[in-house]
Amino acid sequence: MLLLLAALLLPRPAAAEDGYDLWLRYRPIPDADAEAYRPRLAQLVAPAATPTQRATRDELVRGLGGLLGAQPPMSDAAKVEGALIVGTPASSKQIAGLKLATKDLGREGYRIRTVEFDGRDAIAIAANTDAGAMHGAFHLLRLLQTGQPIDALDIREVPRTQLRMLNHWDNLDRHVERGYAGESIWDWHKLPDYLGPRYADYARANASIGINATVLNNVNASAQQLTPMYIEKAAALANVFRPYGIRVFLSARFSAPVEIGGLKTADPLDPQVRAWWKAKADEIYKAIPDFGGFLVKANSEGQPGPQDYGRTHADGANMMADAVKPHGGIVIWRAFVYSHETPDDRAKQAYNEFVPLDGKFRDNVMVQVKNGAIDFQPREPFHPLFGAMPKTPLMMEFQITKEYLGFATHLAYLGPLFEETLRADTHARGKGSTVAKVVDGELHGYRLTGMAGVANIGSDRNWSGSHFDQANWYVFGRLAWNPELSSRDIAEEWTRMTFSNDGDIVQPVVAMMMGSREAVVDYMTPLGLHHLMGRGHHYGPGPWVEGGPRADWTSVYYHRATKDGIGFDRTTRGSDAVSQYAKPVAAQFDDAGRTPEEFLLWFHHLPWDYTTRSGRTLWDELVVHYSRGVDKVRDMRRTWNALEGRIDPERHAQIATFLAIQEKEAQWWRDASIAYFQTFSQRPLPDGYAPPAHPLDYYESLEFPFAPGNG
Ligand code: GCV
Repeated sequence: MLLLLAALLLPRPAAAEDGYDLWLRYRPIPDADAEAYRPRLAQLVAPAATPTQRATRDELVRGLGGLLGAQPPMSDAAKVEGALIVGTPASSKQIAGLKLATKDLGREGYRIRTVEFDGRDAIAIAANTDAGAMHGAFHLLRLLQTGQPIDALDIREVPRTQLRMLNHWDNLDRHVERGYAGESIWDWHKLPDYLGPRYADYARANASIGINATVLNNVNASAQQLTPMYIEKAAALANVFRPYGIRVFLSARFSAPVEIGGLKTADPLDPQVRAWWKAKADEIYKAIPDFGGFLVKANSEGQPGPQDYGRTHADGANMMADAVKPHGGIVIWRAFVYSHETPDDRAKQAYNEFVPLDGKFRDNVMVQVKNGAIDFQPREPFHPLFGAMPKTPLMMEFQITKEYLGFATHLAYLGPLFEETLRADTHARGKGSTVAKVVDGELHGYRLTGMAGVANIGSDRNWSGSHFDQANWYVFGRLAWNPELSSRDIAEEWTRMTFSNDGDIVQPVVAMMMGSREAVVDYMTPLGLHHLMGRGHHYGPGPWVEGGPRADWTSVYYHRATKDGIGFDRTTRGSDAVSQYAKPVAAQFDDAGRTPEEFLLWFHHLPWDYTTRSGRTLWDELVVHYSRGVDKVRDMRRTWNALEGRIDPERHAQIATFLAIQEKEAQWWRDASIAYFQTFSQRPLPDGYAPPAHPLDYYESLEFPFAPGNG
């Protein structure tokens, strides 16, 4: 129980900075800071009776050992000054003796307090559960990693959402849909026997930011995932993740009873189908006793679903919910649906489909809603379903992987995007009814709450395809824990842990990160334009994309540019999508003059000479935004290049190269978009703005049949 850290502080060889360690690098901190920390961290008093307790203790040993370094040696037992005491009242007699209140901490919360213990200065991390204590341990390590004082700590943290979940869009052949970080991290072929070290490191990284659930496979699911062979493989992963408080979920293919069950139908009201799902759930729970449940994409983009049998989404979700209910499982049903047959504005379809079903779902069903009504664009207004389903727990779905924001090479820190959505005011219950309050259950008293992020993790050594994309995984977890945190604070935290605590590094890096998403919006889809990327793979500009199997998979459907103007009229005079929002929001979006300019062309079709807030015409304003986007990338490059020598050479060089790619591609986006839209506006560029480098047909001729991540 009483572990002297000194014995464990072996010097470690300097590791190359290849990004594998993520934000858990634990490199030695400056001696003076270490000196200040040591007196309270000379001993670790932490139980090690359960796997979670051992994982917590191991992390603290690893973290404190790395941060505080081996020299000078820690004091020996006789001179020990203070201790770090970790545990629950049940697992630790010291924690019990300290009598810190834990009742208000729930299942995963914790308290960190500077206390007196045995007449010495100490720090206590107290929780109700081992998982809570683990979260607290990671919090303390974060304080040390970011150079915070620890001499007067009084911290209480309780997660604001219950489920903080990654959605992997990983296929069984290891292709990752919309993945830009190599193959799937799950080496299905070698599972269940070979459990490489990555799995535990994945779990550590997630636990460190509070993520407590993972869906292993793509929502475009293979029924094979539910066969005994793959259940066994999933169970092996669940065993690795369990000590870190992470539960496994699976995406389920609705037609699995037909495909692997030998039934003639997957009709959710058919007794045999219901029995099949019940038996399947029993089988899964036998292998994975803490299995979380199913995530389902149904009747969306060609996936099978209850509507194939004339049933509703509620019929389908409830049938599966009944199957997992006896085991305490849940069903997460996605609201990302838009029909082939419905000619209505795609942005309206999920709302039309789901609002009438409010109150019709079982109490163990959540409906998972993307942040916006189209599809993870660089900018979208919040989805109108938030605030519109008071009786159905809605789970937020963000995309961490950057399908529409430049894949892995473009620097786009998504914190501001997430924050913008979470802080948006739905006005569902009057002013202040933010999306965050919908999602964390405060607004409607949801019994289940959660946030999902489509993972950007793969087999690349640096996990996410680029060093900065690690920050998107990080910020997702932190905001899922507390949707009201500031994305800037999180960027700073991440930068300190990932690069350096040196203010001369932190300040410029955070500034780059905070401006980066807006740069992407500017050079790709300014002023509310959306879905203008290359067809299918979504790489590069494709505003000219038209034709093909369905109109709402083309760019011209979304921008509607003509000689008269540009933009999608979603006002009451157009598709009337605005009316899906609460009245004050609808009124604002219905009026071009009151619509925030960043959403202008999302809601309005306007003439090219429309006067924008700057006083410029709409055409000129578009050109200014496109050009500004490129300029911002140039600035990021300059900032980064100036940090050469202050950041380790490996990471500096890769990021510098990626920024060069980003500049080239930002210019491509700008030039191609301007060349294309100019054919409609038929106006010259404003003074001082360079014409596109190539004629339009050059941009239109570019093809990328092997762009990564295609579905
Ligand atoms: C998993 C978008 C993506 C698809 C994805 C789909 C979804 O359309 O391009 O790859 O499919 O969203 O969220 O289901």
